[in-house]
Amino acid sequence: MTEINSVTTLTRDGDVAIVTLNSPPVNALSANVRDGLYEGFKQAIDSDAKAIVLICDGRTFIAGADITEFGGAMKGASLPEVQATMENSPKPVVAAIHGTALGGGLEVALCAHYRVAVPSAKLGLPEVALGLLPGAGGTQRLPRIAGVEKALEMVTSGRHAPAKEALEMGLVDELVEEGQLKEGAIAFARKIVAEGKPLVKVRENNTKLEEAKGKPEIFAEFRKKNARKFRGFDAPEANIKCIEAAVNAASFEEGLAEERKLFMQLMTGQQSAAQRYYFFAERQANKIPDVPDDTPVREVKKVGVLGAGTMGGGIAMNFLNVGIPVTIVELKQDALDRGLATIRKNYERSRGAVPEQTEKRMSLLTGSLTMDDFADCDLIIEAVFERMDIKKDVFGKLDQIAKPGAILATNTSYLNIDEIASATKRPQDVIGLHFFSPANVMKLLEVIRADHTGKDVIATSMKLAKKIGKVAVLAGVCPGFIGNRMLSQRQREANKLVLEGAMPWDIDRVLYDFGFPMGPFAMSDLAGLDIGWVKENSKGETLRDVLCEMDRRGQKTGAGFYDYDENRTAKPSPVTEKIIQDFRASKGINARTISDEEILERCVYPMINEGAKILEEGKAIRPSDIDVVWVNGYGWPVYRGGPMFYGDQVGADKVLAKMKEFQGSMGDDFKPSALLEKLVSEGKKFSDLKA
Ligand code: 3H9
Repeated sequence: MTEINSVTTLTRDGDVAIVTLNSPPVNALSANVRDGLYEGFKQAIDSDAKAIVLICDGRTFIAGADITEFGGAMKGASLPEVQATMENSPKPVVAAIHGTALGGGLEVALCAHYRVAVPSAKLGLPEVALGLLPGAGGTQRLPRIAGVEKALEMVTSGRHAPAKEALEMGLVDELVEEGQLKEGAIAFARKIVAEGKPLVKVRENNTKLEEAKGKPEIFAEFRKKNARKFRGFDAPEANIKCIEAAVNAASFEEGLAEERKLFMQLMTGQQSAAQRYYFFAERQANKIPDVPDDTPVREVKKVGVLGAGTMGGGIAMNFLNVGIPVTIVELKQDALDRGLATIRKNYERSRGAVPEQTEKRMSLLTGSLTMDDFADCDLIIEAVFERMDIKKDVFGKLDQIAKPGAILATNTSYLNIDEIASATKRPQDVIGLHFFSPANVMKLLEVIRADHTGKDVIATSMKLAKKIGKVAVLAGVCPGFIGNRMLSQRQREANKLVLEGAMPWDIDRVLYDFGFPMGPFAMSDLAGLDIGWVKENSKGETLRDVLCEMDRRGQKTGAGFYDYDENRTAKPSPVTEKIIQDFRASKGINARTISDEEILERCVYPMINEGAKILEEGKAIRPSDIDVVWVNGYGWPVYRGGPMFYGDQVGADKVLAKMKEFQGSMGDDFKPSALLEKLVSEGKKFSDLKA
């Protein structure tokens, strides 16, 4: 065995040379890895071996470029040098793939002459998710193998294709048995040599590109079909342009040059900076300083859910999806029946629904009318009406019923969990698990740590969140926790702006253009204006009261802030406009013209300021956790990183100056947080704050 460097070895199995990479956690293409590959291949080529296999140790093949190196000075062998060495090797090179071959990893594999993979492997070019494009020939080689349409879909979705599909696409030449990758790859390499198979260079095969030549409609249609999905993002369009270049360029090199140019544009842009930041933010959120990774966890083999409404049903589905049995309890038979039927319907209507799978999941679900049936559950989550007296009553009962060591969770979105826990004699077992609606769809889970919550309960909740496919963020007890607490700032300002002179659709347009999927008023219409509204108590004191009293309760009644046609398409409403004008007149307000800039600053800066307060009070561990909440739970555009990242991009000093200006003219809703003042006085950014 030759040790090439600290992460690469060169070994022999008879006449086959084996270059092995071992650079945990994911064999990313750091300078060290590139050096090891370059030198390893050179030595293998210079040896008397007849073929070369590239294989990785650990959990995966190469998962891409090392993102942490982006933006820094280039060291060591370049990726193109590594790729050219492989591709120009006079003896066949076979890449042996397990785990994931992603981004630069797949681009390296595409410079091998052949690829074999185990069935569990996945292959993809996910750069688009980092605001990038495959910058090492991926956009030029993928369409040559898989065809233009497939390539367009792969690079703009960033999807990881399973090995079987990769085989059908031609990305992989042979599947080898699970656990037999090395042996399989060596045997494959020997076969290539024995049969005198050619040294296939993907770059030289233009057949599939020819098929797309002179057909610009392929690209036009693809752009049109995906316009909504790509809205606001720079990277999808740049990816499409590269595939277009592959088809139209006079040579492979010319296409490659275009790819390089567009890659550098994205790489140095703000969107990719935000998306790369977000990639690490999401992974950071799992790290809780005083709850280390090796904290013992409790076993959760069975879950209880109290409440079979929209929320309870959605929560239950998360666990059924991963094979955990659920007991769901309602007060009345008809409500229970309705809840169970809704869950079934949701499964039946879900994309790619398979009847057997629906039955399997439903068979794990038990409906009941008594909380006594929670006695054997390891985790019980209540999703009942948001009132402290009701919650305390429920927790008092759960304390009597639940087995020792069961985790008692509340799905409250703003109530004090310490007070809820005080209704039990086991506050160490009580935690908040704040799901977002629809709970079976939304990725975010706010995990709320109360004063006495046990560390093992926190560790269990965070791990369980990952298991059910959620992105979990730990928050402390405060009204609205992280997300809703900041949302209420935006909502307050949006409402005030309407009274001062803006129309709801002006505000929605500004926030939509910023990148949110919809503005606050369109959102209210969708959710229903009458959530929490009681007819008997309504005295026309707010715009919402007036709209609800007129039975304009949102999309479901065909009108709310907007008017809706039969397809639920929203139109600015002259009725609402008149209501607003009358409402202003009744309060003696003279409407003024409000700029888009003011709308944005008034809606967003108080959120950033509130985020700073949340940090100051220790209710979030780090600024990036707040960003993860907003990207996953509230549609903050990921290409703007999140509110705290955006605050840094704008500049904490600018945010502070505006807050002070607004405070001067509009009062203490804009009072700057002490942390924001401190950051500015020290010339620091949110990203300088440590957990
Ligand atoms: C690219 O390739 C550009 C080229 O086209 C052009 C170049 C010129 N770099 O996700 P996990 C870390 S762009 C550095 O928790 P999993 C990650 O931060 C790249 N670090 O594990 C974490 O660290 P920690 C294209 C990376 O099993 C640890 O590895 N490739 C990288 O759930 C474990 O990660 C991608 O976009 C990286 N590339 O998922 C793939 N990747 O333990 C990005 C991971 O300190 N990666 N880390 O928190 C992934 O999608 C997932 O990590 C993967 C594993 C599916 C591989």
